[in-house]
Amino acid sequence: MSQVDRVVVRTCPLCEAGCGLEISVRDTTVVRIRGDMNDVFSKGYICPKGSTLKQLHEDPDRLRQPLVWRDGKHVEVSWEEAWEHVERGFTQVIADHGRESIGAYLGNPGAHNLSAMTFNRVLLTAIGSRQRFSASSVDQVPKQVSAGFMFGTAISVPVPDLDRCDYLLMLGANPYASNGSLATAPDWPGRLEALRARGGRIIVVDPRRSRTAESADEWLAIRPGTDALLLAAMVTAVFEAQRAQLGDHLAGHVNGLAEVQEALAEFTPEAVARVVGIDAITIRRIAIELCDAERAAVYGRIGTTTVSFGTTASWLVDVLNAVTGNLDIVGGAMFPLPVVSGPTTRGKKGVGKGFRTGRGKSRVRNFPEALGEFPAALMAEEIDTPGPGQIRAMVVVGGNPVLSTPNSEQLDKSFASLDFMVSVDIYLNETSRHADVVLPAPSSLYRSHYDLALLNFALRSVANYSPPVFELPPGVPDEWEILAKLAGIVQGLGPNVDPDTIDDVSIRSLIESTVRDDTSVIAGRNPDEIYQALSGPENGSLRGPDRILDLLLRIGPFGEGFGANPAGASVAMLKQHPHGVDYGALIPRIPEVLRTPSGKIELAPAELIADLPRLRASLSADPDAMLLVGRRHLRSNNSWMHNIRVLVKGKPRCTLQIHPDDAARLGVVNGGAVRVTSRVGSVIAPAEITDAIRPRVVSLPHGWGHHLPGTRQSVAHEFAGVNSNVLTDHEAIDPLSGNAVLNGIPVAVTAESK
Ligand SMILES: Nc1nc2c(c(=O)[nH]1)N[C@H]1C(S)=C(S)[C@@H](COP(=O)(O)OP(=O)(O)OC[C@H]3O[C@@H](n4cnc5c(=O)[nH]c(N)nc54)[C@H](O)[C@@H]3O)O[C@H]1N2
Ligand SMILES: Nc1nc2c(c(=O)[nH]1)N[C@H]1C(S)=C(S)[C@@H](COP(=O)(O)OP(=O)(O)OC[C@H]3O[C@@H](n4cnc5c(=O)[nH]c(N)nc54)[C@H](O)[C@@H]3O)O[C@H]1N2
Ligand code: SF4
Ligand SMILES: [Mo]
Repeated sequence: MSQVDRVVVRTCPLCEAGCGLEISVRDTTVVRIRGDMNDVFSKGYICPKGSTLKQLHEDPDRLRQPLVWRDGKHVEVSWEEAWEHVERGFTQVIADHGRESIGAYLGNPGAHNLSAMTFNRVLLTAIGSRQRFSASSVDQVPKQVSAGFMFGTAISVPVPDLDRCDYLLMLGANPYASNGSLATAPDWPGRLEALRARGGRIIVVDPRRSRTAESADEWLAIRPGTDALLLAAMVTAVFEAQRAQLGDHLAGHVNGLAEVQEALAEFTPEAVARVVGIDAITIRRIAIELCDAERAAVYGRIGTTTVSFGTTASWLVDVLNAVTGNLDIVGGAMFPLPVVSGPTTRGKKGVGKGFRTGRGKSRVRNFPEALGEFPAALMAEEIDTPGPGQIRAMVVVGGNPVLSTPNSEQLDKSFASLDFMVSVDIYLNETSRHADVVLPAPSSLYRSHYDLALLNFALRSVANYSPPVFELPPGVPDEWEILAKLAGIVQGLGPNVDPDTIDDVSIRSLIESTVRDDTSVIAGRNPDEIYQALSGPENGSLRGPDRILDLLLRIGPFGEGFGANPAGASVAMLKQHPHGVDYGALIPRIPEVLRTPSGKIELAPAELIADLPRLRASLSADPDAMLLVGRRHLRSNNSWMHNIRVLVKGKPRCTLQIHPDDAARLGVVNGGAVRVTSRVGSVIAPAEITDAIRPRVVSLPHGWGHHLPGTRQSVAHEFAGVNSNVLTDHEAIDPLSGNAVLNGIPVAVTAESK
C-alpha cells in the first residue's frame, strides 16, 4: 500500500447523489478514493464512478492547456494567447451581427459545479443575448414548469420522502442505474430496499424491466409516452371511488379540486388502457392502494419528462399525490428545505408573483421561453436560419449537445457552420471539437464544491462544503475565473480583464438586492459592512464562488445571519464539519413554501387544462407502433466518463434491446446488426434480445457515438457505440415546457444483412 500524507473528505460532483468521498493523497497524487463512512448523508455509500475521480484527474486526454483552431487542427496555446483569440472572435461577431447572434448552451455537469452555478449567470448577462439553451430542456424542465404553475416557483418540486414512505409508485426512473434524480439522496437502492424491508411496497412503471423494476414488488410495462394518460386515469379512479381526500392539512390551501375532477373525468381507466398498455383493473387497484396506504408517494422522472406530455405527466404526479392525501405529509411527497437561501426560502412566505413561461418567443418559430431559455431542440434552426438575430457564435460550458440533444447529425453540421465558438470543457469532445477556442476547466479536485442546485431537492436538509484537494498550479485559472473573464471580455473589457473585478461587481449587486429585500435577515443593513464581513481576512478573505456561497448560506433558513444566529451555517462553519451538517428530515411546508399569487396550490392550472385536448387526441395512437426509449447504465454518465477504461471495459453497453417476439418477427439475432430508422436519422447497433422489455419497444442508451473525427478521447473512441440522438426528432417537443421528446420515438427496425 502506497504511503499517504493526508486524507481529505469531499462530496462527489458526478451525480445528484452527492456521496461523501474519502480521498487519500500523497504529495500531488491521489492514492485512493473510497466512501466517507462519516458523511452525514451517504454514510460510506459510493457507486463505481466515485472512485474514478482519480482516473479522471489523471487522464492524459483531459485538457490542461487552452486549444485554438489553427490550420485545420486544434493546437495548444498559452492562456494569454487564448484570451486574445476570444477577444478577437467576440469583437468580430458583435461588430458583424450584434450580441443577439451569440448563443450559449450550458451542460449538465454545471449543475454540480459551484463555479458554473455562480458564474454562468454572470456570463449570460454579459453576453446579453436571449439565445440561451441548456441541458435542462432535454431533462427536467417539464417538472419545473408544472411545479411553477402549481406551487409558484420552478424549484417547488415535491420529492418522495423515501425514508418514511411505505408505498412508492415510481414512473420512468431507474435509480439503480442513475442513483436518483430530482430527489437528492445517496444510496437510493439502499433506501428502496429499506422501504420494502419495513413492509412497504414499490410499484415501478417502465417499458423496461429495469434493475429498479426487478427489485420492486410490481412492474407495470407501460407503452412509452403514455404516463400522462395513466396518471389521469388514476386520478379519475380516485374520484370515481369517492376516495379523493386532500387531508385536513391542505384544507383551505388548494384551488381547483373540482376543476381537475371535471377536466380529467373522460380519462377513465377503461378509456386509456388500450393505449397505455396496462389493464383498467390494475390502474384502479394501484390508485386505491395509494389512498389506502398510510404514507404513499408518487414519483416520476426521465421517462415522464422527456416525452411529449412531459409537463402534463409531471403535473398529474402531484395531482395524484394531492388527491390521495399524500402531498406535504411525512412519508409522502414533501417539499425540501435547502440550507442555502433560495426562491422558496426568500421573500414573503406563502404568496408570491407566481410563475409564467413565454416572456419571450424564439426567433424562428415563435416558441415560448421557459425558465429564461429556449428548447435545446431549436438550437440548430436558430443557427441555420438567416435573418436578424441568427446565431453566428456559440459559447458552450460543460456540455455536449452534439451527442445529447435531438437530431444531433443536423446540430453537428450547424455547429460546424458557426463563425466563432468557445467551449469551456475538460475534454475535446464531439461538441468542443467545433470550437475556435477551448478553455480547459481544471479537474474538480482543484476546486471547492457545494452542490448549490441539487441540494434544493434533497431528502434531508443537509449541507456539505468541500475545499479544493489540490492547489491549482501557478498561472492556471479556476473555472469561475475562466467564466468571469469570458464575461468581462464579451462585455468589451479586453483580454486582460481581471476576474476579481467581475466577481466584485457581482457580489456587490447580490448584497445590494439582499439588503433591499425587507424579508431578508439582513434587510436594511449597510452593504459595505456585509461586503467586509464576507471578504475580510477574519472570514478567510473569501472570493469567487465561496464568497457567494457564504452569503447564500448565511442568509438561508439555517444561516448564521450575519450575527443573528452565531452557530448557524456559513462557509467557515461548514469547514469545521467536513462530513457535512444534517439539519434533519423534511418537514411539512404548506403554505409557507407557496409563491403563487393566490397563496394556494393551483391544482388545475389554466395552461395545463387548456392542453388536455391534445392528451385526448393521443388516445387514438396506434398501440402497435414500434417505439424507441433510452436507458442509463451505472458505469456511465450521459456522454462522458467514457474515457475512463475501468468504467467502459467489459461487455459492449451500447446495444439495442429488443423483445424476443419482435426479434423473431423481424429476423433479428442476438448480437446481430440492426438498423434503427426514425423520421430524422438512422443508426446500426448490435441487438440484445431480452424479455426485460415490452414488445414493440426497443431501447438504446444515449451519450455514445464517439467515432467522430477531431476529438481527443482515445478510450471513448475505442468504445465508440452509436448516438441514439441521431434518431430523436428536433420537431418533437413538449409544447408547454419546450423539453425534447427523447423517449417514445417512432422507429423502424430491420436486421442488417451481412
Ligand atoms: N436520447 C437521450 N438523450 C439525452 C438523455 C436521455 O435520457 N436520452 N438525457 C439527457 C439529460 S438528462 C441530460 S442532463 C443531458 C446532458 O447533456 P450535456 O450536458 O450536453 O452532456 P454531457 O454528456 O453531460 O456533457 C458534459 C460535458 O461536460 C464536460 N465536463 C465534465 N466536467 C466538467 C467540469 O467540471 N467543467 C466543465 N466546464 N466541463 C465539464 C464533459 O467533458 C462533457 O463534455 O443529456 C440528455 N440527453
Ligand atoms: N449512471 C448514471 N447515472 C446518472 C446519469 C447517467 O447518465 N448515468 N445521468 C444523470 C442525469 S443527468 C439524470 S437527469 C438522471 C436521470 O435519472 P432517471 O430518471 O432515474 O434516469 P434513467 O436511468 O434514464 O431512467 C429512466 C427510465 O425511464 C424508462 N422510460 C423510458 N420511456 C418511458 C416512458 O415513456 N414511461 C415510463 N414510465 N418510463 C420510461 C427507461 O426505460 C428508464 O428505465 O440520472 C443521473 N444519474
Ligand atoms: S452515486 Fe453519484 S455521487 Fe455517489 S459516488 Fe456514484 S457518481 Fe458519485
Ligand atoms: Mo439530466
